Amino acid sequence: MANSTERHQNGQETDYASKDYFDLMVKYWRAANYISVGQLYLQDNPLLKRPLTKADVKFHPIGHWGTIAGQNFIYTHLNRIIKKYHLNMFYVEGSGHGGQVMVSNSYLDGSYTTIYPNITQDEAGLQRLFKRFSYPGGVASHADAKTPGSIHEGGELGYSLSHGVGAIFDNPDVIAAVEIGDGEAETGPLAASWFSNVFINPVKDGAVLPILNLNGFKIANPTILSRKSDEELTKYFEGMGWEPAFVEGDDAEKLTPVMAKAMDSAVEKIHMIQKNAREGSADDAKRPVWPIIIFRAPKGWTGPKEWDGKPIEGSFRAHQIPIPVDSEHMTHADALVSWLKSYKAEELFDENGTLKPEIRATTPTGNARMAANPITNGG
Ligand SMILES: Cc1ncc(C[n+]2csc(CCOP(=O)(O)OP(=O)(O)O)c2C)c(N)n1
Ligand SMILES: [Mg+2]
Repeated sequence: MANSTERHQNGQETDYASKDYFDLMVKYWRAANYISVGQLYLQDNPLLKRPLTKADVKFHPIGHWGTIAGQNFIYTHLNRIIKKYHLNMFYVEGSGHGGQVMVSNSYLDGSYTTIYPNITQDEAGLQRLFKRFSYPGGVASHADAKTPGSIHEGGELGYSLSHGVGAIFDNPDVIAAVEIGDGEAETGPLAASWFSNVFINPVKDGAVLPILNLNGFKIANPTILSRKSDEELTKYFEGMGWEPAFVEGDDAEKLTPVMAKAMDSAVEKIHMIQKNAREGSADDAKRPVWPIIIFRAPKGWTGPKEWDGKPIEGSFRAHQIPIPVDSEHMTHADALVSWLKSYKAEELFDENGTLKPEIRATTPTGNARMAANPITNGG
């Protein structure tokens, strides 16, 4: 494993495997989750500085919740490996229906504000960000062409891996991090696209890092892959030419070092494959076995545990809007407030509503930010 400490030009050091760094990552993830929930429900009072009123809540919240915290966790960890290994990486959101993922993470790393200057890095900007999500005249609830960093439109499931692989052909320095929903993995196009690794030339092409978001559920049912044992999944993926690593749990603090190790090992494997292949001649290149991460965390992770006596977190009921609160139905507003408060936004944003600098420092800068990667912005 490579040394985890980096010495920067200004003399400061970052240890990407330290408890302090992992704690900041968990805070970053909480911030991403907080603003992802805020975008679903709120149009004003983004930091809940005063009691929630009817006027603060959207008339008709529309969007998805179940996929969000898992994807935000993946994104947080991709930010870490980009910084640690100086990667040229971009993100494909297979479950493109959780549009907040790419919006929230590009807002937190500042790239969203560069493209949309009125979405400022303060409380007023958060209010506009929340209100415009899935709102008439605002932004789509799916990742779409206007979402920074997105080459993959949400809507029709099945093409995430093909799009990721297509984008790395003849781009030897690029890695596509492709999040794949376990429901998406049941579609014909996605199931067939596992074979796309046979087309990747380790000399002339870049790499893909698939991350299977095995949250157990699709819209209204458990998923097939979630019913398989790790052993069966291992055989399945090995048979298709991938080397799987499993990361499983629901405690973000415990899971962070585990995911960090899996991500480190995936990047180091990719680099090793490319180095070995590139030191020889392109004609000698063998078809390698590429890494894939299989990530099991609950659907609706960090959300309401149950509603009306039925489970929400860890169930298909987490898929879209998990609790019925809107501007006409404020009876259960307290449940929304306690959900939002569980992220402790006051520890994450300063009094102006700006993400605290030490948390922001866990994101890459400039074009290393996945949302600003030039490969994703055709102009
Ligand atoms: C081809 C296709 N079939 C069905 C749908 C309807 N649909 C939207 S989201 C979804 C569930 C997706 O589940 P999963 O990929 O596991 O994503 P998760 O939300 O669990 O992360 C389905 C079936 C679709 N968008 N595209
Ligand atoms: Mg799923």
